Amino acid sequence: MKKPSTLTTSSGLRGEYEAAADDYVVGQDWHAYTPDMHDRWARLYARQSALVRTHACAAFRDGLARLDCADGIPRFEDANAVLGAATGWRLVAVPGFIPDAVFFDHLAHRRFPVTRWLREEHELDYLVEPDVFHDFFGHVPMLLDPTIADFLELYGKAGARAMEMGALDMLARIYWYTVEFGLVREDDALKVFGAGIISSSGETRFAIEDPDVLRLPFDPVRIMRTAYRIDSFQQTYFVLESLPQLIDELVRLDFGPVYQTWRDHPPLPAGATLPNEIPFTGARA
Ligand code: HBI
Ligand code: FE
Repeated sequence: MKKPSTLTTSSGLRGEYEAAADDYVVGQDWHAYTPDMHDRWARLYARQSALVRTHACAAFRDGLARLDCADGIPRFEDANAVLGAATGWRLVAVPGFIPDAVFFDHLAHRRFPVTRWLREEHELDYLVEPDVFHDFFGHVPMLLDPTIADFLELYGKAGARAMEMGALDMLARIYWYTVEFGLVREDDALKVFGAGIISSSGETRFAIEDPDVLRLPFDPVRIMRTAYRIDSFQQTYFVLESLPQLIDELVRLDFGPVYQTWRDHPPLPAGATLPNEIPFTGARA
């Protein structure tokens, strides 16, 4: 497999693929982080953790508290002690985005790939690729939740079949609209559990507070048919009634026939509603 070419920023940490093994795993090289980087992490952490208190689901809040990573970029080894005991997951450092098949294989074995580089100072609010703040702060707290821990393994195991059937886009939308941009209802309030939302201050507020954005009940087939935006806030969010609903509905679903039915149809545009669909609105959102 050909590896992506190296992209290097002034930090020298972004996308060093040369050192990666076939599974793309590298050392975290924690000692290479500079005091500036730890300070940047601490500021990102302070900003996001304030929002977490009011906007994130209980599992995220509890998970984050157990990780003890407020003051600087955490050592993955330290998190692994907590994770291993809780759900049997383990973090592996990677240079950045990795090929789909490799990503799926790690998840199927309860290894979560975490990008080792940190965004630059001018990227505090927005970046396209995952960095260590997105991957660690956004994803690792939820890996301490038994439902999400099991779901991610199942997602990894589902990857091979989706690729064989030419339906990777459809499976990837499940990840996107749940693990990355999922909302869950808790005590009649909307809360965030998706890493893409919770690692962004603007989108955390937007996803919960915007009165007009489309919020639909969680529906795996609807999700697999829905395109998503990678360059702006989402135009549609899907809302779980509880975290276990995620697994309960997906284990009952035979993905093969769904792929066959929909893979050759163009996806519904993000933000579109179907004729008989009732979005959540107002207080009920
Ligand atoms: N690699 N590092 C990294 N992080 C991801 O979230 C990721 C990836 N490779 C593929 C991928 N995600 C997705 O396209 C799959 O879920 C399909
Ligand atoms: Fe992510």
